[in-house]
This record gives sequence, structure tokens and C-alpha cells, in this order.
Amino acid sequence: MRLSGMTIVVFFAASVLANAEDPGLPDSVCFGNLDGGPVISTVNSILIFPVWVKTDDSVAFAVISFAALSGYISSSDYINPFYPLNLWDEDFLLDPIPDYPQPGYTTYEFIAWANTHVDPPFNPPIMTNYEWVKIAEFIMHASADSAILGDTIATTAGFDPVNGPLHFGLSDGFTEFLPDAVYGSIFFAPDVCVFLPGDANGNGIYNGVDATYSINYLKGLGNEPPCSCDCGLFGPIYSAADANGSCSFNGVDVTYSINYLKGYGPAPTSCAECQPVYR
Ligand SMILES: [Ca+2]
Ligand SMILES: [Ca+2]
Ligand SMILES: [Ca+2]
Repeated sequence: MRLSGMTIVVFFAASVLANAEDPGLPDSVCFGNLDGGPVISTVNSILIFPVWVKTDDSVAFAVISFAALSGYISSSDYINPFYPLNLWDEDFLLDPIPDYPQPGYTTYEFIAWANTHVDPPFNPPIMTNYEWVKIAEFIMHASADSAILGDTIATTAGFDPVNGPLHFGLSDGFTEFLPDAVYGSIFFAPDVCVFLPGDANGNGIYNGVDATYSINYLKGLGNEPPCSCDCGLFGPIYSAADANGSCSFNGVDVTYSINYLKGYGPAPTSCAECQPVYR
């Protein structure tokens, strides 16, 4: 969901901006891979950028923002929230803000509220017992400009002129603070195959929509799967749609996928000749 800047101003007018100290141990947010290695992308492909949180507090409100060089990311499409964010009342992916926090960078940001009701039951806060927990992914799209291939870019702190920097609010409704930010990097690899097994429509999320997409294509009614990788001896195949990893795509993959989604069969996998690089 997207909100206009005006709507956000209204929401924030009702919130308490205390900017207190982070209680207890320092909270942190990591953008990218926890091991410090780059997130791998390639030209004109989906780019799944994870967000991890480590906290000893009860985080019930979050503004999560980072920035990257504008020439490398063509769009930020949506947020894929994990527990507990997927149970929160609101999560808004805001429009990217070009030339923030500095010229040439764009801030990407989402805002989430655990609870917008006055009365219980409240939605679960983020509590990670001071372990790193992946709470969401930014689903973005890499630039179509082949000049980016081979480059590695660092992500950095985002800043929004309306919402400010990355910050958290606690369940007490009063305490807001700035967690530490750990920023990662993205490598735009030449000649790699970037996909999520089973994600036939290539939107970065695997679910029942992908089975429907595959059926429509196989019946000649829908678009072809966007992910076509060169799988060695097998040549180019629709590698994300090849859910059973047999190195070809047909109706068997749809059955395989539906069985998994119903809880009967194994998860989608990939052809041994073209393993995806980011999962
Ligand atoms: Ca803390
Ligand atoms: Ca999909
Ligand atoms: Ca197959």
C-alpha cells in the first residue's frame, strides 16, 4: 500500500516524538545479508533486500529506511513482511525519495504500526530476545542498464524529509529512539541466474498466484514466465517455473507446486544446472 506524504503528516501529528534513549542493550537493524556478503542481483531483475532486527525491547512502531545509488534500482515495488510485521495493522511502502540523503541517492522506506486500536487485543510487537530476526524484505527491481553489471554498491542510511531517519517506537507509546544501522551491499553480477524457485511470475514471492500463472501460460492464455536462465546442457528454461527442478517446465511443475502449497509435497527446487544465486 502507498500513502501520500500528506497522509503521513496526519498520522505523525498524532504520534509522540520523544526520541528517548534506547533502553537496555543497543537495538540494531541490518539491511542486506547478515554475513556481510553482498546481495546478488543482475540487470533488470527482481532484487530481494532483507531487513533484520536485533532488539531487547518491545518495538511496536517502526520507520525503516535505507538509501542506494539511484542509477542501480529502478523501482521499489512492495514489502514482504514476516512475523510479526505480517500481523500488524499497517505497513506502508512510501514512494522513493530521490536525492536523499544526498544527491545521487534515493531513500526507500516503509512505516509500520503494530496497533492502531485504542483497546486490546494489541498486535504482537517485535521482540527478538537480542537475536537477529528477519522481519521483512524490500522487493525491488534492478536497473535495466547493462552498464551496472560487475558493480558493487553500498547501501546507506535513508532519510525522509517528512519522517526523518530510521527509528523505532516502543509499546509504551512514548519512547522513540534511533537503532544502530548495519548497511550492506549489492553486487550486480554478469551471467547469473536470479530467481526464487517456484516464483513463476517473477514478482519475488512464491504462492498460489504462481501456480495460476503457470496454468494460464501452459494453456496459451497468459504471459510467459519472465525468468529464463541458461541451464547448461538443457539450454534456456523457465527456471523459476520449473518447480520440481527437472530442468524443464510443464504441467508436472504445476502439480508439484500445488501439492507443496497444500502441504503434501516438497518445496520448489531448481535445476542442478542453473541454481539461483540469492537463496
Ligand atoms: Ca534496547
Ligand atoms: Ca510469484
Ligand atoms: Ca519441471
